Amino acid sequence: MTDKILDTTPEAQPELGRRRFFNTTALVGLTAGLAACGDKSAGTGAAPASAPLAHAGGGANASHLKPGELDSYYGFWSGGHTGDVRVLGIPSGREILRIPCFVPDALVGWGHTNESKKIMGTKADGSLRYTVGDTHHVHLSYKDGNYDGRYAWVNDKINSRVARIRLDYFVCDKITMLPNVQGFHGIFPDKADPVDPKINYTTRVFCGGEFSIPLPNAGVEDEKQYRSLFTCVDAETMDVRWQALIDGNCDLVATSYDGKLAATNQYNTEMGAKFADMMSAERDACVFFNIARIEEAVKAGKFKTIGSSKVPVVDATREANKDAKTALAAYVSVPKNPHGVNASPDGKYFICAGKLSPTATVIELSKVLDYFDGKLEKLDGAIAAEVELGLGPLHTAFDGRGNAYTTLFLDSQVVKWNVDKAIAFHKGDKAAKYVVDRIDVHYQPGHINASQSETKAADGKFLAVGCKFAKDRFLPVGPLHPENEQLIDISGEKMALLGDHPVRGEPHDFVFFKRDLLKPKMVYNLDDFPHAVKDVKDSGVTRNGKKVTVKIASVAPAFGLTEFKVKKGDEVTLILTNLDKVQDLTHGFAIPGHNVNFIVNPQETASVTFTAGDPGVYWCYCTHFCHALHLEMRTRMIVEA
Ligand code: K7E
Ligand code: CUA
Ligand code: CA
Repeated sequence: MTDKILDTTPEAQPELGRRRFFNTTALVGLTAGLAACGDKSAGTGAAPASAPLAHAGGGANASHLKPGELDSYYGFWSGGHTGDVRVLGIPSGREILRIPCFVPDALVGWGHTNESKKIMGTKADGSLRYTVGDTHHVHLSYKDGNYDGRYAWVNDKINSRVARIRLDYFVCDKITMLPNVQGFHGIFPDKADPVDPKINYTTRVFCGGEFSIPLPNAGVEDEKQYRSLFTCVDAETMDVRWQALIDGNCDLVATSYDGKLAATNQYNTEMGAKFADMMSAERDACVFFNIARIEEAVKAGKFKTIGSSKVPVVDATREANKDAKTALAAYVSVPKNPHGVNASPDGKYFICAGKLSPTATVIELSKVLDYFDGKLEKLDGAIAAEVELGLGPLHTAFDGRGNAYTTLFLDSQVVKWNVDKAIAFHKGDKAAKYVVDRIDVHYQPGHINASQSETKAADGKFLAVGCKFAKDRFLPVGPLHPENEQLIDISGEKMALLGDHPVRGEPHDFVFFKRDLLKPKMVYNLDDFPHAVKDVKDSGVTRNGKKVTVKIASVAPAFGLTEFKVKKGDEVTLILTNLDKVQDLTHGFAIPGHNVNFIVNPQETASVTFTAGDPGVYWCYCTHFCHALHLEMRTRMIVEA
């Protein structure tokens, strides 16, 4: 589209700008191109009149829902350094929920209640171990190659933690820290068991360590000794099962549908500690892990441990895995500094995007398995295609009809290409036109996903594109811009832009899938909370020395106690149960001067522990509008000397 030349990138990238100019003029005609190009002040220029794609193919704007109309897809977006996961409705792009994981959240009291603090992890004094996070990739549990609605997982890059979200209640229920890992980046659940065909669902979560560090990380060591680990976490217990020591680093992670292979792309096979060193080699790699063999090695005791960690660590370095027939890992050579590896929904290929190379590499999984079986001599033989797509390819999505969609960061485009034709072209059929279409996006896209893309049920309806720069697409709100999650109709041959959705910074990855795959519960089960105050009559105060427990059950619009007394300096634990059974009837509980504010949803119990302050009267009030008499919903904490 013509908006492309309003992009401010040409100033920063004069070379690209010129190229873009030529592309665009070819596309929309010289006059429009010149007019738009003359306007360097992106944000003030009106969009040129000819914007045909926005209304082609998609018909009436499919992303605009009528009031009361529900979205057809759930979208799970990582929140980036807000440390949360957001739930969006697609195609509308409306944000419905934020699920706090690694960072405290004021709405629900995440990181304030005792229950959430326990999940997040505390120090000896009871305070949170960490209050920052950086979520990048969110993926869901599988069964039979499709999402089964049990769990979602998201990584925390800063502190190497993985959070699990229960999809019945849409809450984080467990967080695990990976030992000896820094910069935990890629994450992907497995889709089946490599040995037992009855296990056709997720039981493992694979986690890629991006930064190489001394192992164990104690004191400064020779940087040549730094290494990274690839980690397997148990999907149910969330315990770390094993780790694999590798050469190079881990970026993204992908898994095969048969459960036999997991892979991570590597941009730093050089194991460089400095910027330039990480780009010195012409080629990097995509490492394939043979899951069954790794687990056999662990069982056979062929591992070591690192530092104080008890986790078995197998050796998946190049040196130790030269013999294909016993290798735990295989390093497939791909062009310089790849970004992203994605599994095609037909189960046949992993695709590595080139980033510094304008190409995508198509790796054939059956050939990788042949290599491990000793049937393919050279691992390069697993490369089915290495084709040029455009500048800065980062991530790839699929429509289930044999087409791939790759983001081109530098070109600010999405390119649609046909995988079979790319393979034919690579094999020498130079007439094979593998590029099907290109569309401009706004601007600099990173992650991309199609509806159901990373499942066997890829339906080829919509494409969401995470644009890293929004620039002029929304009302200016000062220096901090939102991200622009664009929605594209991919139901036809040509892609059609449907909508811009502003999202609070700073999402990376996302998945979206048919809404009927989830069956959320709207009300909690009282019995799931061991400390539930099951009856209003059970409300009351008990004292054990300086420790005071205050139990309150609430039914709109009243708390079970009209007042309660404590003494200055008491350690007060307040347990609150919401006995209302009606959906959407949430109560809050706030205490002035005591840093207490949290909510309880219908039939939920939560607790907080705090120290009673100076003597006085403190009105504890409901913060969440619940009833016509919501303002009257109060109790009094009387602190005595
Ligand atoms: Cu998935 Cu943003 Cu962490 Cu690519 S990374 S853009
Ligand atoms: Cu209870 Cu507002
Ligand atoms: Ca490199």
